[in-house]
Amino acid sequence: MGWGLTDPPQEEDGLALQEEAVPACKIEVPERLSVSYEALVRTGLSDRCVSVPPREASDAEILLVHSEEYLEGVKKTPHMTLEDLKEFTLQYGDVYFHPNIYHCAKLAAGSALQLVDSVMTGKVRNGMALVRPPGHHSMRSAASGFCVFNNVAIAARYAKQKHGAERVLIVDWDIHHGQGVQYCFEDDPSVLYFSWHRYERQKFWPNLRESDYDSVGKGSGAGFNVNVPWNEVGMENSDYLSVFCHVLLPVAYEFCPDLVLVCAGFDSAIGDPEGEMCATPDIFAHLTHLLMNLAGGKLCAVLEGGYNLTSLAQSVCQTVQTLLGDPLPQLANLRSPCESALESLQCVRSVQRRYWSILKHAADSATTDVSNKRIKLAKAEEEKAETAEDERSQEEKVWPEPAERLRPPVCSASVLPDDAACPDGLKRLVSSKDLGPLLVSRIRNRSMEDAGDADGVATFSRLYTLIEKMRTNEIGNGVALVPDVAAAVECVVQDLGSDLVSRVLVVCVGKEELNYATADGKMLVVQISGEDKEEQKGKYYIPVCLKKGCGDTVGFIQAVFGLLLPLGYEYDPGLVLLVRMPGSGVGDCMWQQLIGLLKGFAKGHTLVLMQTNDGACMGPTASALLGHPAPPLQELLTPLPDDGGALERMRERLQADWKMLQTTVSSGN
Ligand code: X5A
Ligand code: ZN
Repeated sequence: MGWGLTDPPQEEDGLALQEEAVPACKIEVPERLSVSYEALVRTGLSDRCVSVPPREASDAEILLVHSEEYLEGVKKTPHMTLEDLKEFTLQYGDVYFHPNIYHCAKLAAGSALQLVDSVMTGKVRNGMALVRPPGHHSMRSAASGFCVFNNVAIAARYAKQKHGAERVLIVDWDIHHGQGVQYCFEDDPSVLYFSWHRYERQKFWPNLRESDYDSVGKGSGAGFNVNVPWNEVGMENSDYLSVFCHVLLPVAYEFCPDLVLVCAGFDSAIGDPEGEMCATPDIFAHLTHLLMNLAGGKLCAVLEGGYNLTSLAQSVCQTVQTLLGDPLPQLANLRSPCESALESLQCVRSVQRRYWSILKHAADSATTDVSNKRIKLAKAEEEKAETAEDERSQEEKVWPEPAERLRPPVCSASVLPDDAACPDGLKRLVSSKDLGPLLVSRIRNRSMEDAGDADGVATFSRLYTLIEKMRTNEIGNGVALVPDVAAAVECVVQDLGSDLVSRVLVVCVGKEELNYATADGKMLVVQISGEDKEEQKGKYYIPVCLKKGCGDTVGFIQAVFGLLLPLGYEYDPGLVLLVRMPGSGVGDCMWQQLIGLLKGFAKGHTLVLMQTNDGACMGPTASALLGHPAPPLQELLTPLPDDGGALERMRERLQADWKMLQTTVSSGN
């Protein structure tokens, strides 16, 4: 993890008079950088980062995105008279030229490039550039919305040109539409631009028709522009996560980028005067985490907006701490996505399904009652907006400070047979807790194939120790090789885990006979297999059947993003038990991706159970548990025929019980 910081040199060369006269921005202020940086220092996060020195972008680099006339114009601003400066400023919308800004803007763009260099050459895994002025509104020949040079757009072109990146994903989670980025890459299939933004049916700045969901890109770039308009303020964590699970992540995985750039604006967080949204700063930990297994982990976040200094500093810390690999915060009490968000989601999926095979089976808005629904929603939104307006201005938003995210002393542990080698970096558990006569007799009563009684009891007492140490956060995660996985799962969920944690998410890859009850909600079982006969038994047992088996990457990815992740977020487990049944057919890359993604739940407490003779995949397992990014799923580039239709129908069925599975507005009125 590396980071860059550009702080504007506050030269005091007789500017006292100018200070008053130069049109100045009230919210895009230097303190944005100082409070963010001070928070990183105070929390000890900056000490854990490699610092990447800032530099100015060269003319040639700025010209990758901007016109010569525009660059020449900006170049003159440091020497302009006040009057000329004002006049220059007035050509553009919502931008303020200070005599220093040309220098700062060159540093901002150059720092983003320094970060791209460090990440693309492998000097650091990922990083964040703390820069200002922001960039995503600036266009080829125009400044806009506090932005002078388009830092991230320049970085994308630079990564392609200098580092040979073939596909670059830009994720713009700033609350404004980065129209400058959209215009830059509209007809370019090598750069996928995703943006969500406050839109309010074009009533919100920059009030552009082309910020709506139906701007999908042009020519060969069609499908490579993904806009998610928010038509109401007050969006929450569940709304953001829904869009990630049901739109961005499937598309991003199918795109298979070589580099991920984030337009990391934090005006999408609670308390921001521009965004007026309600997502909490810890959501950025999850948004970051969900992108960290793309592009082999190569991710550069570049600061854009964010104008509530408290919310900004907290959000920056959450992002950086996640890039450093610390355990994710638990997002408790997720509400269901709101109707307005669902409508946006439905519209985006419906227009993008033409371009992405992974969305092929999404509901088609044209054939449902969404247009009627749209009109009703628009009316409701308008009423809401009117009544909310003055209420909002009166009360200041308050929210609790994000909880501390403590790294366990031991990241990963293993429970292995004596003759099995322990992978590097994992701590082998040898000693174990005395289970007591009751547990021992319960374990003895289970039939343990291939294992003598004594061995069985020893293994399970170590597993018990492992789970207990995860509960107390002495150990982060772990893997166990057991002679009979099916029996081991049963034992863990029935006898061990339930004593220690209140909710266990059991993710089972491959076929397994369930011999335990799931009705009480103490565990949620999601089983992904090639078997077709299993029926859903109640709310807490969800069999997902991939007709072509777990080797079907498209199907598997659909199951993971469309079902497993939203279910996991809604269930909010205290422990994740990932079970690999022998002969499941899941590929190593997919397996590693799955572990990486599951680490977002239960503060990273994942226990992987595998069968002793299935030890060949120990390498990828250990690597993922230790937090190394998974290799990209290249096979998605030439998508195989899939069975997503069945999965879609299943998701629709489950929506009554699980609100995070919704992707359409509710039927009825
Ligand atoms: C980068 C950014 C906001 C511009 C708002 C203009 N710009 N009303 O957040
Ligand atoms: Zn913004």
